[in-house]
Amino acid sequence: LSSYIQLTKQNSINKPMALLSIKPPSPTKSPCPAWYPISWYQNCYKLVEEGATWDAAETACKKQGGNLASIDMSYDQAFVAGVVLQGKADAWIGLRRKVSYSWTDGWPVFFTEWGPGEPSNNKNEGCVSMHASRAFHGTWNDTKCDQEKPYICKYSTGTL
Ligand SMILES: [Ca+2]
Repeated sequence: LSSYIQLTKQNSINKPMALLSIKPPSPTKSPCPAWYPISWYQNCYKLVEEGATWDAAETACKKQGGNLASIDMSYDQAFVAGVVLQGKADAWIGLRRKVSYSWTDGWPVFFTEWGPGEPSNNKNEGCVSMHASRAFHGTWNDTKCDQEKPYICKYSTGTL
């Protein structure tokens, strides 16, 4: 106790009072884990620039507790497109056609943002990527699942 008093006395002599009363703000806590660093509403995202097939990409997202990103409304679309447009290449999202289109995280398909002439629905093109080129504004394309592309994972904090 005596050493504490000594310290505060010393501080108050050497420093103006105003400085002593200022506390640094506590760091803002991100709701997202380090492995899903980008925060947007209740969701955390990660753009992986290393190419993978659509299946391998979904598996990699799952391993970290997420899925390939689903896009449920225009706000999500604008946000995810902003992330993908920062990358260099088209990126996989979590939409795939089996009989009909479905999101890997189970969300119903309420919203779509297909590019011009898409989905072309070619028999061997069931996996959906987002265009990274600015000319296409992050619109979607159904393409071959075995192509290796960057991908965007999404992790929902709302389900915790
Ligand atoms: Ca297509």
